[in-house]
Amino acid sequence: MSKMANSEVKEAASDSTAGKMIFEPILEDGVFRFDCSANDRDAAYPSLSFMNSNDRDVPIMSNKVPLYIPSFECLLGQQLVKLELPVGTSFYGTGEVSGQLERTGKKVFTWNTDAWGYGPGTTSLYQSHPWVLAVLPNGEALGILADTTRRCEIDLRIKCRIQFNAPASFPVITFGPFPSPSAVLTSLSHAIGTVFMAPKWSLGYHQCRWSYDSEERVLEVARKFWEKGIPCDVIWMDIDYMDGFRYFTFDKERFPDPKSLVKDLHHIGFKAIWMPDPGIKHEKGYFVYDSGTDHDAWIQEANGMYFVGDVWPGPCVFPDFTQSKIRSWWANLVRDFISNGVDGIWNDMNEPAIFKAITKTMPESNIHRGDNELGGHQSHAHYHNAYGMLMARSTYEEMELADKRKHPFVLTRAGFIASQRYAAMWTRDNLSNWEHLHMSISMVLQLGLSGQPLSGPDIGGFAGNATPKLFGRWMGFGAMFPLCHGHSETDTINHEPWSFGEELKYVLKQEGLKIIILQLVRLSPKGVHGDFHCVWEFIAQA
Ligand code: MIG
Repeated sequence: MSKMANSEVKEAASDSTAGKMIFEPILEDGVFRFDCSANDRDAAYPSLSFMNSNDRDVPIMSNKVPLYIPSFECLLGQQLVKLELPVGTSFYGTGEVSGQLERTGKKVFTWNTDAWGYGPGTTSLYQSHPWVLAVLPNGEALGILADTTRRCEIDLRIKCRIQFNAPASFPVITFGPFPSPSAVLTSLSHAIGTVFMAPKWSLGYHQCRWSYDSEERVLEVARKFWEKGIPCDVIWMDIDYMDGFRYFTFDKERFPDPKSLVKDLHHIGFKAIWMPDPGIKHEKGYFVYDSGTDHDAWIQEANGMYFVGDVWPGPCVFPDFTQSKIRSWWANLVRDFISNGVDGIWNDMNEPAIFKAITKTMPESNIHRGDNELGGHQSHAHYHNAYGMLMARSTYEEMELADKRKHPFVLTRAGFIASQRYAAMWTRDNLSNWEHLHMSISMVLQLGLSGQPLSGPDIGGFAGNATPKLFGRWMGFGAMFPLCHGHSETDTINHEPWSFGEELKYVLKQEGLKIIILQLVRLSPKGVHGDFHCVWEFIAQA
């Protein structure tokens, strides 16, 4: 293995070191792992991004040497990594980011954040991808991953230079240069895995709203799609279906019989997706709270007490998904829940988002008693960015086990660079305006360039009221997104396609060709109303 040449190491002070990083070939030809030193390599935390941590930790036989070698500076517990690339290099990736597709000149922080109403300059959104895709002037491409779950600054403001700054120490992995960006993404997928196999129905149009708040309303909306022949395969139940925001329960008056509701929905060709969040109501007598307490399931404060924070149900405790035994406990809840006929699960607020907290999340000093294979006992600062992914993983793995004939469908709000193995994602609480329509396109493409191909925006915009023209145009673009999902916030006007009257029909007519192509491409699974003839008729009648 290559050893760092002594001349390259400057010992500036006892807690400060700098130099070229040392490397080892890993995974496959053209992929290298870099560390500040052999000690740092041995001390690195297990990888939460690689499918198999060994693929990152065990070198392969290869005579290749890297073309571009990062340098590092460690100071006061922070590790700054710099990679210089040729003049004319442009940058993409960095995961879930708003604003333009090209990231040259931008800076973001990986820190999963509830970011309602974000704008083009917001620097931390709901998921974290410490990853940059560089396109070199000769057309080749190179990817670089900072393999850390900690808060990481990704700074692309200096021309042709990638900088990562995060708590020391962490390895970085480079993929390539390979002949094209897609070759880099393919190689990345050998490390972090590809997207889970989504069920076919999930590629159709999804109708959501905060909230369709009774069985009658859910059926009314679903039937209207059916009557009008507008293709729609899925309807979503947002937080108000529950009994007082107690996850894994149903409101006795408004949703008295979820099994028969789902049966009726299935009968007209709809699948049903339901939301449980991680914040468990702190209430003796609520079965999830009681059994979680029996399992010692909750994240602790630094002093060892269970952490309690406010979310929708009021004071809540939070499952510690870093322990496999707690993921199994959660999985059992999921198993009982899906026996009601639940087709898909939507995990929201799992940054985790906390109300009445300036940081919008739990204290970084909270304690997770994680399994050694994930990194052991650590503060929340260490696991924050992985929390949503681990929740989605527990849900996904259980759904897969519960019925081997079905492909699970999980949507998660928070996530990390490997969460595409377990869940789809959406670009969350956007606004009903043209800027957000425009941004939704670059955001979805960017996620694809960061390892998450299955995403889409709230079509029509989440906050605020869409105009018929905006909604129609967004439906046209929306039809092209891998996840095609209309959603809107509580207290907005109705945003179902028929709510916008004649003007929408006119806009949709202009957009019609795209929708038809989409339905062909998606091979919409439904015989009843998913086939493109119905769309054609709808447009012809308009
Ligand atoms: O605090 O469940 O991003 O899609 O409709 C807001 C209610 C909570 C945020 C999600 C949004 C969802 C909403 N949720």
